Amino acid sequence: MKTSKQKRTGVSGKAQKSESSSSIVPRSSLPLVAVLMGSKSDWETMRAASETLERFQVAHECRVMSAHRSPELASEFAAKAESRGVEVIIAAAGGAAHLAGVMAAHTVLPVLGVPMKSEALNGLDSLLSTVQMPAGIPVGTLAIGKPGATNAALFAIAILANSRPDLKEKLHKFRAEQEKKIRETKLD
Ligand code: RP5
Repeated sequence: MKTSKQKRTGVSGKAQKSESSSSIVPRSSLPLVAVLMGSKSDWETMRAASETLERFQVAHECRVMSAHRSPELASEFAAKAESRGVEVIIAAAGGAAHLAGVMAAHTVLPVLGVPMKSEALNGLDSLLSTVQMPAGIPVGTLAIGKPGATNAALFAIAILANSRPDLKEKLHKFRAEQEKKIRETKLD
């Protein structure tokens, strides 16, 4: 089973414009965002986060690791993420969803939690176990399922955009396009 996926298209922290084209060429393909999930079964949902990051050309990696099934891998990943150049961690899990909390316990990087829609409780279990962190160890928790996955990526992009004008410009453009679609919507 392939558990790790590095997306090589993307702007790095030091993105620059190529002279030969207007596309943004990264100086480094090191991932700025880590998209983590507790199981391969979460990928169907978390693909939306990866696709959103791709749309904004943000270098990222997608990996499976579990707070419960591979606790050492998870804590080691979190502890080393900052030194690897990762700036934001997105962590998705379902049920007793502790992955985002474990990440946050081991790093000061911003951690965004995405509760997966579970079979037993429709994601309410995932939501509560992701969101109810003790004061001092923050996890920014998004909506259950795909909207949360998409918004976690947009949130990560917004964090990165604070120091990257090219990304900020793309975010403004994205919002403008979204609004235009709504304004132009016609009903039958
Ligand atoms: C969690 O348990 C995963 O994040 C997943 O949402 C859920 C079920 O995992 P599988 O049994 O499908 O591997 O750890």
